[in-house]
Amino acid sequence: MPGQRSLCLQVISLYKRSIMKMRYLISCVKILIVVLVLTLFLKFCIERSAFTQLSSNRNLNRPSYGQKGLSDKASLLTPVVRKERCIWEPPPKRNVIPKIKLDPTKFLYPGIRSGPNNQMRQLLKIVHVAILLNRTLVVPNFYSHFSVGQQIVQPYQRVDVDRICGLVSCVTLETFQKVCNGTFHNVFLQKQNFPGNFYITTAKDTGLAIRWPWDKTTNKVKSTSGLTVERIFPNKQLSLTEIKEYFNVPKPCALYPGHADDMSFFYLKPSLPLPDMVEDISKLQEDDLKFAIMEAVGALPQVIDDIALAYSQKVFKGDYVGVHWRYDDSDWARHCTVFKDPTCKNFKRISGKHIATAIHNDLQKSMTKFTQGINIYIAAPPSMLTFAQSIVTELKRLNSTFHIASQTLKEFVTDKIDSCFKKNNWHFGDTLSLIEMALMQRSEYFYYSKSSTWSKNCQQRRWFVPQNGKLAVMKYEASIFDLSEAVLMSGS
Ligand SMILES: Nc1nc2c(ncn2[C@@H]2O[C@H](COP(=O)(O)OP(=O)(O)OP(=O)(O)O)[C@@H](O)[C@H]2O)c(=O)[nH]1
Ligand SMILES: [Mg+2]
Repeated sequence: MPGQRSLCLQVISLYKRSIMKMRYLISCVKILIVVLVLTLFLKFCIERSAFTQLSSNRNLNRPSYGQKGLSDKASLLTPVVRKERCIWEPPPKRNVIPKIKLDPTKFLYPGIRSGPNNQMRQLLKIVHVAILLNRTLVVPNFYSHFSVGQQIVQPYQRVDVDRICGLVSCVTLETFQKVCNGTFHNVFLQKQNFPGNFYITTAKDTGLAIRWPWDKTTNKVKSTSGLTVERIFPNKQLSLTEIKEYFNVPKPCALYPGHADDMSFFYLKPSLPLPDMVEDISKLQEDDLKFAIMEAVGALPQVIDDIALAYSQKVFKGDYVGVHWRYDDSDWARHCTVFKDPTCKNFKRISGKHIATAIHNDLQKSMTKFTQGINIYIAAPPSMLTFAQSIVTELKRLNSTFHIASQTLKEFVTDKIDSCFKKNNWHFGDTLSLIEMALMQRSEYFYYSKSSTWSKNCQQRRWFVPQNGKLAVMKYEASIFDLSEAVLMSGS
């Protein structure tokens, strides 16, 4: 029957179409499976090559972070998380070759003390002494200032270790501990004696024993048993030639405490750069050597410079004037009771208004130089924050083109603090102070605080900011204290 036939034909064609659709679907699934397998295979190959690269990079001066006890094969199977190096990590180890090679079997540890900036002044002298005595320098621990909470500061958090070790042969404290078998052999003194507390903390912080007290006549440790630790105590200030004579001893592990009067680097003018390899230090001019020491020892850690630059670019977008007001009641005022500093006569009478007027008056002559208005950064110890704010208020009142950053450095740095900062035990107050120093170093004009080593170290570093491709060109500086005192005296 025709009706039944056409129904049959329709069913057959439907059946054929669904078979074709099924085949189409099956081939799609097949293609999908092939693509999936290929992707997995490719991923496996890429990961394999990353692992291979990683394992071949191992031991190339990198610390190994792998779990102890894992076989090589097992460590290959440990998942690897690749991440950017955190800015607060210790810089990667580099193999630097020193310009001045020192005896690798004899060492000098700088026992530096007092405020961070005094530590820096002492270190300058001790690096010089290490060169004169031909002893490898041990890169020492530093300390933060008691006013912001004292703690040990790792060398890379205070100085550019590679710069120092690029000038003189150096070792880490860990190496020193090992080669000295856990003890100092000599202590080099001049006219200053150091209290027992100095030796106790130095021994504790370095992990090396110092046996004392010494017998006054022999300068050897009173006790007869154990290793001899000898102090050399001429009881007078030594010249450089005398330092070479008095401290010329054979034992390898010496401590040189930072002396309060080691200030011979203060008024040094730039001189010739050292050659890449110094064959004979006796042929060098003393000032050339000292200037090279100032450049290397004074260099700030890269991360500090980077943050200072990022901040100034963000808030100023151009040149700025730096002001340091150091004279706080809580710490600096000790200069008045202890040192009878002449600055003390008027420092409490100077107000934010006097300082702002002094800056305003002094900048009058430079108005044409700063065509886009004048950016000003005021640095001061944390205890002087309100006082510094009063300078800012007065500055804005005196001249509306003065621009003071809307975001404080503290806010800017706080934003950059992460788990890595905390893990590496960076000290916030110490770091902030260093970044402010880097800002002063880079400022176009610098109004410094006389009688402050903080300011003095900024002045020293300003020699080493390249200007028009040249190093050692001193930019404008003036004593903010003297200018403000003059305003106070004039009664304006
Ligand atoms: N953030 C910040 N901290 C400062 C500033 N000035 C001083 N300080 C703090 O005060 C400490 C004092 O520094 P010192 O290293 O003793 O230097 P100094 O007191 O200027 O020098 P001396 O008078 O020779 O002791 C620094 O380490 C900082 O912690 C500043 O402008 N900004
Ligand atoms: Mg101080």
